[in-house]
Amino acid sequence: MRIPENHPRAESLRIRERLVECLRRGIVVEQGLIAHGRGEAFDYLLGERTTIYAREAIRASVAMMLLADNPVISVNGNVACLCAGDVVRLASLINARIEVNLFYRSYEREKAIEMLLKEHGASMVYGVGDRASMSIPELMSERRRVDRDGIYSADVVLVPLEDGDRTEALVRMGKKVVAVDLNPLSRTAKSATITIVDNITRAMPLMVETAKWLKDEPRDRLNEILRSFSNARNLEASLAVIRGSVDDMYVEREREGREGG
Ligand code: PTJ
Repeated sequence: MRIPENHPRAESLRIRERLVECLRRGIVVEQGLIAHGRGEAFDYLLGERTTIYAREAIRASVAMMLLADNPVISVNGNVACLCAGDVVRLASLINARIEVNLFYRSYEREKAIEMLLKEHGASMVYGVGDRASMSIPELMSERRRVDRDGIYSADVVLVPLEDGDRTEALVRMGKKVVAVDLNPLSRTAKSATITIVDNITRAMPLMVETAKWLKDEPRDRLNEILRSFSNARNLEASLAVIRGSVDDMYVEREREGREGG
């Protein structure tokens, strides 16, 4: 469908079209569209912009991944569809591995996502087929199956659009987890080491830009960025933005009511 340029929600509609196209190509699952809709609702309340708190979380996440020995970026259907190019760019800047890890797992989807990532320049994609031979303990979903040389041996894992179970399980394994989730109340958001409350379509390009200027900083400076960051405080601040925008909507409605008569 052609989206009119001057439509007030043009960008959001373009993203929907992209997801539907990825559904047709077997990259995204139907459930991925529903998950995106939930994200959109939170994005609406955040004003569909990257807050200063999300920027702080992005800076701390990139610092943490640059300090890591074995950082891994976990990719599911929605992430591959919406930001395959940025995943590959970020991985190359921070020296991370890329692993496909799906909730609704099938070999065909793994291959389709691997191919998409390779089209965007990835030389190696972990977690596909028999490579995912290791298990995350105490996790029952298909997400438990991971690559020995990828997520299984990673010290920091970036998990955009995640379910809470795996985030908690990865943290129990002693890993540091960076989540990107528009819902600051989700279990993922609360259990991750760092949560970026932002749309992945905005957060991933910003992570790439941040990695470009942080990658040559001394380790002391990166450690300092990490030390000054608190995930609990940052989540509270994101929640306050949402609360503030709901309050503003009430005030606006009351004003309209008064003016209306
Ligand atoms: O590709 P698969 O098989 O691995 O399946 C992927 C989905 C997304 C279907 C699966 O991981 C899933 O069901 O996810 P959940 O549990 O619904 O969680 C998705 C979370 O991501 C929710 O908290 C949403 O608010 C959030 N979210 C959705 N779209 C975005 C988002 N966060 C950031 N950016 C988005 N574009």
